[in-house]
Amino acid sequence: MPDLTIVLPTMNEAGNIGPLIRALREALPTPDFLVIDGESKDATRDEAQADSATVVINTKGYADSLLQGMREASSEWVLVLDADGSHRAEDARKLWDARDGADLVVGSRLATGGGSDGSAFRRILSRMLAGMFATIARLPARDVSSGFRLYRRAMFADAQVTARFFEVQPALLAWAKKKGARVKEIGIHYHPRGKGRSKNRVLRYGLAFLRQLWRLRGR
Ligand SMILES: Nc1nc2c(ncn2[C@@H]2O[C@H](COP(=O)(O)OP(=O)(O)OP(=O)(O)O)[C@@H](O)[C@H]2O)c(=O)[nH]1
Ligand SMILES: [Mg+2]
Repeated sequence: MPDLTIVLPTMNEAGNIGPLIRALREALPTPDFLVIDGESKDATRDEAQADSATVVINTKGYADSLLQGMREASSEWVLVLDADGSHRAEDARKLWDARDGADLVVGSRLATGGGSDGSAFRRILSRMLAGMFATIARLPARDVSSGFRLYRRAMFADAQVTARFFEVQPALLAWAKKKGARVKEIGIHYHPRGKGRSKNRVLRYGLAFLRQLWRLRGR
């Protein structure tokens, strides 16, 4: 059994996915790669296969793709990160090195040593979400919307969460809390995406986060 599977949800990440897989191979000890692709229209799947990743298609959105990756992996640990260049291999190594005594390591823009080169708008948004969830939902990490995480798979493979998009992130923190998972938050640096246009749909994703906040209130 491999120690580590790296799950990469993708949607049109040609030009980003190949270099990322190669950098991660350098940084981490013999991981398996599982790319969960939302039916990209570009060369994402070919690029991933050329770098020996297993590729599966999932058209149900980001949340379902992440959860499928977690279920289909068979390793002790699952690392999930964005495939667009926002999350970097050197930070992946930091999460990996922090796993002792943890069941979930959250890559955090808001922890010591963390930060973001994203737009000011994005920085404000992630801080606002962090603040709202901290007050209303009391989750075990501050950077609730971060998608850069190392999971002890056995604790999360059967996670029961209601989410379609990126609001799966706070939902998984709530699951971690429910399961009594030991959570560590480690500073990572968030970079602007590499190739490709931003697909961020602020209104749709924002509303989904608010609905999730409502669902998780008072936990
Ligand atoms: N499988 C799958 N992956 C997705 C989907 N949407 C986004 N992704 C991937 O999930 C990761 C994060 O999504 P991004 O599109 O970067 O989200 P974002 O950072 O809010 O928006 P950008 O400004 O476009 O970077 C990336 O690796 C995407 O390719 C989807 O519907 N299905
Ligand atoms: Mg992105």
